[in-house]
Amino acid sequence: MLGAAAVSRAAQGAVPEAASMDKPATQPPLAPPSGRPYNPVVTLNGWTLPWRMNNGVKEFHLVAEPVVREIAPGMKANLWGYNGQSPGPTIEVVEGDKVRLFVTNKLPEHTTIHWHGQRLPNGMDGVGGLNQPHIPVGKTYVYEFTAKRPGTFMYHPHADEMTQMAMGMMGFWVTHPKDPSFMRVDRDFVFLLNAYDIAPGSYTPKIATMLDFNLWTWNSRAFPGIDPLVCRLGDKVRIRIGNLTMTNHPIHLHGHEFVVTGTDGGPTAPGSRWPEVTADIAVGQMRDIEFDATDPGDWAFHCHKSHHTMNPMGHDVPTMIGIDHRGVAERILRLIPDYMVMGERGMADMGEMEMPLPDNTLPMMTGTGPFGAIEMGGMFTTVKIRQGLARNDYKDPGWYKHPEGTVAYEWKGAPPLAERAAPAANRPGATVKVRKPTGHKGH
Ligand SMILES: [Cu+2]
Repeated sequence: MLGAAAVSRAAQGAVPEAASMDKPATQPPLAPPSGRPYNPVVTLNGWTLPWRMNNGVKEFHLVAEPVVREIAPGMKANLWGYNGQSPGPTIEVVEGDKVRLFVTNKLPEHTTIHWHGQRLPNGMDGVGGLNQPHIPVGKTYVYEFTAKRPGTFMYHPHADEMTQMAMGMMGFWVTHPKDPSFMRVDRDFVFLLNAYDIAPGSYTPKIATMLDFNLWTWNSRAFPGIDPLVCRLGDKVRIRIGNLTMTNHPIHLHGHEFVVTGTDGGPTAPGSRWPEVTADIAVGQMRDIEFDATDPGDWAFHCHKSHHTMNPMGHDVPTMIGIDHRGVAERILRLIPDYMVMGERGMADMGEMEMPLPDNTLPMMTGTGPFGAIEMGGMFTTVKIRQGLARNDYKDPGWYKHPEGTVAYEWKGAPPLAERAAPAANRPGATVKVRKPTGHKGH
């Protein structure tokens, strides 16, 4: 349905048809129907925009417009995006391609598109007022340039940016190398980090929020709405991540170490790479990470800021650990029937409790795995590594079935002796030397 071949000959010379996507599920990679060959990427909970070839130029049509995005089952948001979705579709081209992008503005205000990371003529760079007039409501502008440099890029408005990015206007761009064997991988995933401030029970982001966002999303999806990244055992896997939020995100992969093989500046020199399990991605940065999927399982993959793996909550909840609510709760319940005691033993109860939520609101900690509540939200999903998948199979294989004897288990023998650290001074033979700091005060 989305094939570029669908563009009729009669449409040649006119603006190409704008394909649209209404499903939030990850779409299969779009094998290039025309042009030079490349290994397509998979956009997490997204899709790649089809194009048409017109006299050797790859033509795309982006439509900036209001969209409704399902953030996760049970919650939808009124966002702005491109071609039916936020983020917009991924643009995939090949190094050296001549590219023409038609951009139609169906927003209620003017916009532009900046092509983050590209080498292009200054007048195509998309900064409204600086490089071009803004695209007025209802008008279509054309951007033309050659995709000179292979790499990982993004696009977003450079017009009323705080509003337009807070509303979800952004998309991914991959320029594939002209030699498809260069840094070839078996699976190549892409997504953008984004964030919204949507009050529980409402649908539209607050656009004046500067830092205190409450929904932390990957491609405008929050756990458990983020699809797993499905990999075949033994695959070489690349994940490309761009950050268009207003804070950094240390992205952490379990069970495998990776190397950063590229940035929005291009591939990193092999001698500059070192192994990591967490890559901090600063505001406006992109990182390509690569690893070998050597170990089967459902491996957590998430932002390491613990409040970014949660959905909205009242931040002003006092710490209640160790406080006995009995009696107090009963008295409050007489006044507020839905009142619920929170956090007396920590917050883990939040993962399973059934507190009435306002409509269109995600639970703060949610998701259920094979062993119970996962107690996550926001920027969390799994990398699911399985033996024997087909090369092009990205379907969720379900939960991992752990081989017998490979899951943490309860100790049922005699209680083990608890070792306690003795104060150093009491340990036989220990001497403590106190070295006074010099030149520093106030520690
Ligand atoms: Cu984060």
